[in-house]
Amino acid sequence: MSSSALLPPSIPDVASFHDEPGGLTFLRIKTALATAEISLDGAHVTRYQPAGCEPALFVSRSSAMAPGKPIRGGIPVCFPWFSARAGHPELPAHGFARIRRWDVESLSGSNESGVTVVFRLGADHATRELWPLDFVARMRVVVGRKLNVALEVENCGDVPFRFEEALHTYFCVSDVRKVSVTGLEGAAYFDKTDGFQRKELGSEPLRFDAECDRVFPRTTSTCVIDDPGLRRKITVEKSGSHSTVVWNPWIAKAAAMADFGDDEWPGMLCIETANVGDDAVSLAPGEAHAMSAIIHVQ
Ligand code: TA6
Repeated sequence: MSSSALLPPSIPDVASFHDEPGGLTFLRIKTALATAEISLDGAHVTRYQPAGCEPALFVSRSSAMAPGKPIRGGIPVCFPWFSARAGHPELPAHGFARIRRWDVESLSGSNESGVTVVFRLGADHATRELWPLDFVARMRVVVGRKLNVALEVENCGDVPFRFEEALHTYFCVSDVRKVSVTGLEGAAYFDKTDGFQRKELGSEPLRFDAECDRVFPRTTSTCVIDDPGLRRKITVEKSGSHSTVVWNPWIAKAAAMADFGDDEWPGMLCIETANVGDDAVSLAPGEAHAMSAIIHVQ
């Protein structure tokens, strides 16, 4: 059980906190509807498995599992910037939110209704060193027959700010070479594997036969991963998000990542719910913004 005093009471036989040897603390959830695990570092969903289904999310067996280190899989929370910070290669990729411990603001639910947990990360000395602005971020996670993840950001300061964000979800698939993704047909995208060239998808569902690293601007549609190998479809519905990122590292990039098994690339696919680049979010003092993804395994 967790030793930290600043946690809400667990829900007996449904949701409880566990300190791991590596220094992370996980909230473990098990209900009639689904099981899930969430690391308090990064408010990071590392497991979501609806009752009767295979796990929906991928986590690398080589992932680091320690404070201050990104977890390679699940749903990394990218905030307040995406990928490398322009002009600051020394700063952590995808921002600092995923490598900070979040507070647990509330925990509620039951075996029958599912569980809702709210995590909170506020600006402090460490965040201001990297991003000198006053914010409060909340991650609201609802674990039920669907997984609903919402990232809410509030400008608590007295100057406007602009931020990028992504729920960088790693989905578990049978074989990325055999799945297809619908919802982005005809959309324009920037191809990170080809100098960020601007290209356009055809009318066919997206399929994968090489490294894929694409940012689709101004896309709000629901995406569906059709996975015949696991005889399932995973629907990613979203709100408050205008960018979609699709990523699979393929062979060379997989081999280049120390926290990713060389043979793991066929078993995962990232469909990311985001606001990046020109879709970054601007908040005036006192304003707030919410972005959510609803993941449904069918
Ligand atoms: O979302 C795709 C991407 O930006 C890729 O370019 C790759 O860098 C991936 O994210 C993983 O980033 P990470 O910092 O977690 O290694």
